[in-house]
Formats: sequence, C-alpha cells, structure tokens
Amino acid sequence: MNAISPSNTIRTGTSAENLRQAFLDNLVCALGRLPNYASAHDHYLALALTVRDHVVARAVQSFEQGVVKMMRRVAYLSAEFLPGPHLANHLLNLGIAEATREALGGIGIDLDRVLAEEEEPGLGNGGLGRLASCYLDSLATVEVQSIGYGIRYEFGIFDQVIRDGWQVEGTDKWLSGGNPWEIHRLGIAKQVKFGGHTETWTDDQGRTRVRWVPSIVIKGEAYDTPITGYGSGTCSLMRLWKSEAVESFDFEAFNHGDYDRAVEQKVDSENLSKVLYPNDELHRGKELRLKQQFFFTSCALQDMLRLVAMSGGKVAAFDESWAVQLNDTHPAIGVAELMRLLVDEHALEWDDAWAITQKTFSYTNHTLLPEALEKWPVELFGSVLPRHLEIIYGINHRFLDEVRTAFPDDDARLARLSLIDEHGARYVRMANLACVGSHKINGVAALHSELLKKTVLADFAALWPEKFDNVTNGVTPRRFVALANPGLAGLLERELGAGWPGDLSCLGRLEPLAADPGFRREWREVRLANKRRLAALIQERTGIVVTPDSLFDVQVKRIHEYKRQHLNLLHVLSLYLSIKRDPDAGVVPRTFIFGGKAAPGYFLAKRIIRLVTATGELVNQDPDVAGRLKVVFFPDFNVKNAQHIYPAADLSEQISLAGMEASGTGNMKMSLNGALTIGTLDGANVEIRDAVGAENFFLFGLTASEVSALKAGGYQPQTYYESDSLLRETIDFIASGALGGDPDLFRPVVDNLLHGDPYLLLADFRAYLDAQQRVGELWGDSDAWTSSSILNVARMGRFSSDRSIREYCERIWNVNAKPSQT
Ligand code: GLG
Repeated sequence: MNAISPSNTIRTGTSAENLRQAFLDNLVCALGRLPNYASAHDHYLALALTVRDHVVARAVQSFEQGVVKMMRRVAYLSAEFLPGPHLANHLLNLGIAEATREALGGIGIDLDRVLAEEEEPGLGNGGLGRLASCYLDSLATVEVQSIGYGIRYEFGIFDQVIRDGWQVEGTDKWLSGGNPWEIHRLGIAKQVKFGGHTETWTDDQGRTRVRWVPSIVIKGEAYDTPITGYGSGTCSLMRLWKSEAVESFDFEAFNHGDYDRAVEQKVDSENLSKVLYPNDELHRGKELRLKQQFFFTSCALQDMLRLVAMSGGKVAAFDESWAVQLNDTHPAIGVAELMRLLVDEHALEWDDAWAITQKTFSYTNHTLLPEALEKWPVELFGSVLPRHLEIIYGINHRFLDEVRTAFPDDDARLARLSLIDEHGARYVRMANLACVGSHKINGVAALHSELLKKTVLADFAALWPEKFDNVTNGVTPRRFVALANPGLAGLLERELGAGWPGDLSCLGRLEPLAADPGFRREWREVRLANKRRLAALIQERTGIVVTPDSLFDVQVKRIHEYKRQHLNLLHVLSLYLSIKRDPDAGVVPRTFIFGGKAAPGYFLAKRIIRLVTATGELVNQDPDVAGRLKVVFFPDFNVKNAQHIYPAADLSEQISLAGMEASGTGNMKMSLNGALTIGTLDGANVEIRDAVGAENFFLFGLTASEVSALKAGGYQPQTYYESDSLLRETIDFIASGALGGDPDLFRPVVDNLLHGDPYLLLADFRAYLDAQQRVGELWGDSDAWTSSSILNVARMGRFSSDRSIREYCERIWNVNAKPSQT
C-alpha cells in the first residue's frame, strides 16, 4: 500500500478550476442541491465545505506535529470566544481569495454575496472573548501549538434589534443554518461530576486517598473548529464542549412509566451549555454559571491529560507538556481541578501536584471593576463541588502558613489574602485562587497592570512581586485590517509588500508618505469609499441617511456607564443647542455613530441606548441642523458589523473614566484603520498615544490618580453643573422632557449624574468639549488630518496581537514562537 502523505489527503488542489469543481461537487453531493435551485446560503455552505477540506487537512497535519515533537503546547482557557465569520479569514490565510473569486465568478456567483451569508458564532460578550480569538489567530501565525478551550453555547450573545428606540433582545440562533466549520469529535468525550460527597479510602500502598462520589455525571463532547494562521502551516484549535446526558434516558424511570423523570436528566444535562450569560464585567453568583465554568475547565484538563498520554509524556511532568492560561477568573476552578486530577486520580503526592499546578497555570486579569470580581458562597460551592472545596481549604491552609512566615502577626493581611472571604457570609474568592495557583499574573495594558498591583491585587504583589507582569493587548491585523479594509490593504501591499499582515513592524515605512500629497489623496479616497459603504449599510439597517463627507465620530463597544456613552451624548446635545441658539455656530458636519449591546438586566445602560435613539429622533429631523449633525444607533454590534464600521471611523471615541477600562481593543482597531482618537489616559489609550504621538491624539480628562484624589475629597457633581452654563443647559434640556416624548424617560440618567455621577462625567465635560473643539479645527484642514491619520497607522504596528502573543510565549509560557522579521 502507498504511504499516505499530507499532500494526497485532499481531493482537489486550489486552482480556480479545482475550487469550482469541488464547490459544485459539494453543492450537489453534500447539500443535495442542483445549482439552478441553490440559494445564496447553499452557495455559502458549499464554499465553506470546499475551503474546510483545506483547513482541516492543515489542522490535522499541524496537530500531528505537536504530538510527534512533544512540544509544550498552550491551552487558552476561556469561557468566551468571538471568532467572527470564518470563511473570508481562511481564504486570506490559505492565499486562495483570488482563485475563489474567479472560480465562483466563472459560474456567475459573486463571492462577496456568498461571504455576507455567514452567521458568526457570538460566543462572547465583548473584548475578552474577542481577545481570545485574536490570540488563537496569532498563536497559529507565530507557529505555536495551541488549543483554545471553551463552551459550545447553543445560544450565544443575544441579537439586538432596536424597536421604538429601545433595545429588544432576540435569541441568537447561530447554529440554525448549520455550522460547516466544526467537527464533532465523536471519540472525544469527558465525564464531569457534580454534587454528592467525598469519602476516604486506603490504596494498596497504605495511603489515605479521597474519592468523590458525585450525585450527577454529565458528559462533555468536543467540537473542534480549526483556526488558520497567516503565512504559516500551523493551526490553532478552538475546542468547545457541549454538555450531554451520560445516558439519554433514565431507563429505570422509563420502565416504571415515569416518562417525565426519564428525560429530566437529559434536559438538565443539556441545559449546561445552552446559553451564554450576557453580562459583561458583572458577576452574579448563579449556580448554572459555576457549573458551566467547572464543566469546560474539567473537560479541558482531562483532555490535556489524554494528550499527554498520547504523545508519550508523563503526568508527573504535565507542566512540560502544557502551559495553561486562565482568561480571567472564569476558568480559575482549574487550579483545584488539576490538583484533584493529579492527587485523587493519578495518585501524585500533594506537594508534587502543587508544584506542577503552579508551573502550569498563569492568570490574566481583565478588569479592576469590583462588580466583576467572582466569588461564590461557600455553601453553594460546596454543594456543587464538594471535593474542590476541600482542596481549596487544603491550598489555603498551606498558603496562609506561607503568608504568616512572610508577614508575621498581620491578621488583616491574612484575611485579605485568604482564598475564603470571611467577612459576614463566607465566599470562595476566585481571583485569589487564580493568583495562588499561577506562576505569572498579568494585566492587559501598562496602566492596568500598575493599578492591579496597587489596588485589587496589592497584597499578592507585595507577597510575590516577581509573579507580576504586563502584556498589553493586541488585535489581529488579518481580520481587522486586511479583511475589513481592502482599500487600505491595497495601499499597504503596494507600499510595503504582500507580506505586511504577518509583520506589522513594517508599517513604520509609511511615515514619509504622510507628507506626500498624492498619497494623501489616495488615502482619502480609500477612506471615503469605506464611509460610503458604511453609509449605505446605515441606511439599509436604520433608514437614516448620512453624508459620507461628514466627520464620522464613532463609539462602538458594550454599553456601560464607565465607558461614558452618555458623555458623548452630552457633547452631541451641546452642539445641537449651540446651533439652535446661533445658526451660524462653527460646527463641522458630523455623523455620530453609536453601537453596542447592553446587558438585558442593566437598567441605566438600556436607558442610555434610548437616549441615543431619542437624540437621533430629534436631531435627524430638525431642518435647523440639517447637513451638520446626524445621530445613528447601529443595531447589533458584533464582529461582522464591526468589520464594516472600524474602517469608516474618522474619530474613535475612547472616553472611559481614567482607571476603569483595563485596556480596550476597539481603540487599537480604529487607529490601525486610520481613525484619530479622542480619549482619556485610560487603558491602552496611554500606549496608543505614546506610539502615535501626542500631536496625533486628542487627549482630555482627569488622570487615574486625579480621579482617586477627587473621589477621596468628596466629589460634588452639582458644583460643575452650577458653574458651567452650557453643561447646565444641556442637562436641563434632557431633564425637560424634550427627548423621547416622555418627561420622565431620562430622569434616572439625569438624577444619576446630578446626585452621585459615579463616573465623573460632569468633571470631564468641559475638557471633553475643548478636545472636541480641537477635533473640529483639525478636520477643517484636510491635509493635516490625513497626515495624522497616516501617521496613526504607520505607528500602530506594536498593537498587532502577534506582538502580544510573542510576549506571552517568551515571558509567561516559555514556548518558542517564530521570531518576528525585525
Ligand atoms: C475586558 C476589559 C477590556 C479589555 C478586554 C480584553 O474590559 O478593557 O480590552 O477585557 O482584555 N471584559 C472586557 O472586555
């Protein structure tokens, strides 16, 4: 028999002719459709299957390499992933976009229409999930073997529609049109226990061991989605777990005629991976959420152990096979679960298991917000995970001894560091567990990492300063520039060569072109074309007609008070009132574009959305401001829509209160596409401003330390309200009932600002308006604006997620990444 080599594992090649034939084969044979009857969605599925062959062939070869070479692999544990549509990304990475366009064009099918058919997997809330997906992309690109482990939610983040100006949530049915990208790994299933109790027993070496006797066992089945890299044969795997009942029926109940009870367990088991919790940065101690976290983490660790065995590794050297990253505290239970697997199931001694655990895990913190910190009531925790509670007590006991040695007679410190919060009701603190179980702890931007050490993790930083590090976030230039902005990609390819998406340090070579009038003209043309496309989409989705030559002022991200979409609105309304007062007021034409989802239970965030739409209803109709102001709420902000919005942004609004936004990544995406930023010194804005130059960034607002000082001194929003007449006029206008047709509609927003203003909008209002004034002035000088835009792109190379991933590889995971070219 002939040996099967990688090259003959695929039926067809990648010429246009090959691709067309495979496409038609798939249409007819896999989907059962004759070409004449095929819908656009059939075309999408047939093309996806065609491309998938090549992707999967790469993925299995790449995986095999990892097994054979016994390399240390990276496991990225994340409760959320937001990959976005896959098809176009694979075409780019496989280098077959043009051949595919030709293949389809030859039979009268437009590739762009086919691409538009793809539904994205919305398996995350926002930045944290999208970061995980950028990192899988970059891991593949820098040729590191990795698996992103998570949950295959049947229903991801809700679909947002705007009805009568309000957010209405719809169920996300991302799987209903079929998912051609995943492979259900029938052979890979893990059992996960819940509840019950523990018992001790004596093994044949006379050692006392613990056995967990659960009250229920659930099965996790693996679904794999390969993630290709750019210019690399390596693929990452996104391995998501779906929960199933171990037995489909309770046959005993079934035989007794109790049909309801017979299916009950099946339904309960499947519920576990049913739906994503739609809260971003808000912890609610729901039992199902804890179960979800344990479910995917346990499946992942069991799977890693299986792979260790498969590559001939040793359990006692688990950390040599795997570097496991905790993406926030959602998978932090993994620290106790690995201990359980090593000690209870693989009979390792506690101290050996602990050494392995600490060398294996590292932890990324993504937020300083106190309401995001996960803690579980001890009782709830113990009822779901009785063995893990014992293990956590065991870890805590030894850990607190270590603290006592380092800081004798410091009970307050001991209480703060303890894995158990004992103030009043007792809680298990997941961030503390993550810190104790990890050898490295990092924040996601320089400022955030500093603040972490000073605030929420200060006691850990004092105990283990060497554990702390920073890795500033990055974003993939493949999806967010090459795919999202083909016009810009064309210019970059011409100036920098075809390989630019694999090495963003080359962007620096654009700098001299900022002074070249011809290049500036081309740059403007590309930007205008992007804005025209977005304008058409806005009209299609909202009915609002906007002018592409106006300044597109964009704030797209989750709706949250700390991100201060309402500060942006105060500016919009102040401009509106200025024009009403003085029709000749020097206001440059602007289109304000908002987008983002509010957590369904977040009252004020939903009111803020309504305030955007009510402002739009007023402003967009008013002939007095026609041609100067438009306000749009772009519904259902997700990765797919984002790819249309970022390249059309002139101004990127990054206006969170300093010290609140850990990093932000939308800020990077817009600047990389040529937007100028108006922003506070918060998160990665600080580093973006350093990179692009203060003169190419509109800075305003209090610094993080000024914020602390102001709050400590007793902040009084009323004093700002009283001393600034424009601010007063704007707030009074909102309070007057002129918006939305109901005088009480925005009372809660106004009251919140006047009596408390927790995110200091009033304190930053004047500085924000001044910065916006500077924006308007620079916009008036189109050459100067364009130069700044070019320089933004030229200097943003550092914010590629390839750079971030190389830093993780070097400083945290200790694995070799393909070096960057420069
Ligand atoms: C968090 C933070 C963002 C950060 C992102 C990725 O709020 O500032 O950019 O993680 O690290 N929940 C989030 O989106």
